[in-house]
Amino acid sequence: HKGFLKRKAHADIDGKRTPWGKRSWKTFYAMLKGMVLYLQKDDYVKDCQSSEEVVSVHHALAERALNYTKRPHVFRLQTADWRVFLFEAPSTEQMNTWIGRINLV
Ligand code: I3P
Repeated sequence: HKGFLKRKAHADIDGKRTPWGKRSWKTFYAMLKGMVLYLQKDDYVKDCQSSEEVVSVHHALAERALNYTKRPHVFRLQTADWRVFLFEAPSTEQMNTWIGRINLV
């Protein structure tokens, strides 16, 4: 599964609050392959190379972020190492597809 997602880091490893300056929303092209979510940053135009982040979704939990009301169709991803990300999908339908695919892993 693949598509554009905006991501906000909420908590780092062991659930520690992501510090100020690292909590802003960023756009990625996301690809779920097996148990890994690849997040491709859209910076290849300026860098002539693409950068990527890799998040293991093995034993992760995705659910609608009902407590987060600043943006629509946002889901929360909690990883096995207790990181927490918020992802904003382009539509409710795409949000539900991502939640379903991640939780299937
Ligand atoms: C964060 C950025 C986020 C904001 C977050 C800020 O600042 O403004 O957009 O989250 O607020 O800390 P920075 O870029 O310096 O990391 P929201 O969009 O959800 O308001 P937060 O600390 O309350 O999460």
